[in-house]
Amino acid sequence: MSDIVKKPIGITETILRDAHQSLIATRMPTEFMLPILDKMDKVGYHSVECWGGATFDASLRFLKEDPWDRLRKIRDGLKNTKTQMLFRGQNILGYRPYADDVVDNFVQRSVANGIDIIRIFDCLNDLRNLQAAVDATNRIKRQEGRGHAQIALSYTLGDAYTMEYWTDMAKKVEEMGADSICIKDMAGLLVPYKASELIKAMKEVTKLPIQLHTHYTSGVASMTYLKAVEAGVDVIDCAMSPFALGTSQPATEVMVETFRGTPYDTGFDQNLLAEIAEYFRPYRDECLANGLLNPKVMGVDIKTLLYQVPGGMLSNMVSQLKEQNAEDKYYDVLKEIPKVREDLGEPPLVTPSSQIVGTQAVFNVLMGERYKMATDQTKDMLRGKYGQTIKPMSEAVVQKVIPGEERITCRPADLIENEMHKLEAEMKEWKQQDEDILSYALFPQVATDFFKYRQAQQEKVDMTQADTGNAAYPV
Ligand SMILES: [Mn+2]
Repeated sequence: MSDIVKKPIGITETILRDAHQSLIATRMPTEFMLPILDKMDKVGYHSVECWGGATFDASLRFLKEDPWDRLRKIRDGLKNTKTQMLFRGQNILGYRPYADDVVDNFVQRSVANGIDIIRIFDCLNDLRNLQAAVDATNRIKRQEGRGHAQIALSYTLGDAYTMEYWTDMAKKVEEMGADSICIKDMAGLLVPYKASELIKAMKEVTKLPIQLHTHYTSGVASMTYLKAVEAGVDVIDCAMSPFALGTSQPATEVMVETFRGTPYDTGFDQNLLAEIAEYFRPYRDECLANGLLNPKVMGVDIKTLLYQVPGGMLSNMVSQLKEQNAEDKYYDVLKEIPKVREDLGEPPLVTPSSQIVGTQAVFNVLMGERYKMATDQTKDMLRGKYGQTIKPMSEAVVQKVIPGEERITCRPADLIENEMHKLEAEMKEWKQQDEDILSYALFPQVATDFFKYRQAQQEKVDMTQADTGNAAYPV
């Protein structure tokens, strides 16, 4: 046995991003995060994920915090640990495709403010939507010696997603100049033995490190990690136990203990992890007490495996049906979802493709005729504005929804003119730092409201006296 090579598994800690996004609607405030960073910095994590679309949005919208300020403070607290963010390809952290100059600028400011690893994904796995962000990261890495471009493939099931598809994608990701690959299983669809097969196949075609990201939603996640680690995966995403399991990730402490004494031993100090968990546990109790943490999301949702529909998408669908007094149509819509997905070229179901497919399926069932009405997003999807799907879209549906219209086959961002100057002109009265232009670019209304709030705070205005409707603040 002496010839066993040690290969300590890396762990990305998600408690400052995905864990609280998945369990408590991304509401963990910066002030609560800061006191524990010093201890987290001593664990030896591969990285700490701490930034992304929802954290950025919720900071501005609900917490009235500057997300850039959060990033700088986390950076200060994590002196020896890499920070990681999630980036929606050409959509950056927002919901529409942006011009390349905004993508470039955002990557640059993210690294300048403290991000080390940028995990970049596209909801259609259209690699053209990732190139600008990867190129920007690589350029900054050459200039500053810091920055890591990780390409994440959105994991999904379907005829088109064969082992050959995934290995072919892995080769392309390497050719694009990524530093590592992530398999991003947002719904917990990757089952243990399939994970083993997938990681082995990918390891045969690429030398890039492979990271696995999954959710506990369907109940198989820790077994999936075990098989993936045995098959050679390099890094797994975990969350400290108070914010693990359910719709979040497997627990960090459990995975650490699972691999203790094996070649994959992380070497992490379980006592230190216990101290960190101790810090987060009362906050979990508080969230349970105030309803922010719903016990419903803590269990196993086996429907995820049955219908291959992410949990968040199911709850959206239920609320749409409720609004229409059509909850009895639940199973009809569930059956319609795979059909719409097929019509639209069988995309992975992740923001925003999940909302597009789910909403259209609801329309198709409620109208009693398929595509009698189509949402603007369905139309844009059919026009090719989100990029190319793995399978061709249904020609019959295209002809019914956008008859005679021109469709895009180029990289969608090639049609968007540089827009940094225009965006800056629109918001310049609020600008206190260059990063504010980017906050505005992503969430124009929410950012503007935040800028007004910030200014009022700075001028010590009594917010109860402020007329937010007219944006007039008594000074
Ligand atoms: Mn996730």
